[in-house]
Amino acid sequence: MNAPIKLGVYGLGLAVIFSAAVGVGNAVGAVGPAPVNTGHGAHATSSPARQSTEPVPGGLQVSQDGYTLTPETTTLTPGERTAFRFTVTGPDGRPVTRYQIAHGKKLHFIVVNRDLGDFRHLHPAETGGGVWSVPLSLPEAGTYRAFADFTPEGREGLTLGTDLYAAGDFTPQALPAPARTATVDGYTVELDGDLTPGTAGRLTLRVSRDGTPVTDLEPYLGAYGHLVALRAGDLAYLHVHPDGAPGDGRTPSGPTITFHAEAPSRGDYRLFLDFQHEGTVHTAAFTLRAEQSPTNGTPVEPDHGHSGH
Ligand SMILES: [Cu+2]
Repeated sequence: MNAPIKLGVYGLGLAVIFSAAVGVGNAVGAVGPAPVNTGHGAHATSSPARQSTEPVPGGLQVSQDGYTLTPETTTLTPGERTAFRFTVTGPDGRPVTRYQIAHGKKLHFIVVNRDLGDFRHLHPAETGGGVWSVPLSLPEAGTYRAFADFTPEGREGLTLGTDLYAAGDFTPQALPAPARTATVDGYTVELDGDLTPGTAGRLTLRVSRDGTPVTDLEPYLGAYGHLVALRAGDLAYLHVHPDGAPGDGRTPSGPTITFHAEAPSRGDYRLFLDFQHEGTVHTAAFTLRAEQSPTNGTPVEPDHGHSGH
């Protein structure tokens, strides 16, 4: 019974992705009919005019470029801490054992509730033979997404994602409304800057406590902050780069932390900032809406599903 519904959703997803790519490439007029309801998904990508030149955002696939994320289990008991183990297999089918360090670690492991209400940024330990292990507890029943963000030796960085499940009743929470200020553990973090589809934008976060700017942030993962941005709806994982590094002579230890981030499309994104102060890591979360800038000269796109204007 579910098959037609799933196909419909899949077709809609294609339409959104293609529309986003069109907007990015300004290829208005070179587009064929929208690939919705063609009934044959395999043919929808056969026309060169419809091929996206934009890479698929990270985190949406469990397998990419020959690398596959393989968890030992995908179902956990809510509230129960277990040793969660997984491997990343490489193009040769064997567990990857050689990684490059990025942001201070060989592998970053992010686990979020699918409604984006819960976030944790973990660093599993290697236990030999390419097996990673990390103590993990899914706090409540629900569906979760786990991301492994890593760089195999000699390759580009990759982010693979897999769903995890904690059985039981749950009530999904609505995404919080967009806001420029977040509070966490007595700190206030203010967000400045925008996410603009297809353009690397600068995001600046300013940390204060009790109205006083925090100027002695501590390095965490090779930076004064680590930012993860996920797209609401499918949890696409954005690539975010810190601007500057501790000790480079130009990057202050607060109160501002600057990043460059690029959104693959319009829509709402949930941003999670990890920062360290007085020996403790705190996480501030924001909802930020990516919209086409009205001042960047990009022609106004036709509505989704319309083309040929
Ligand atoms: Cu990490």
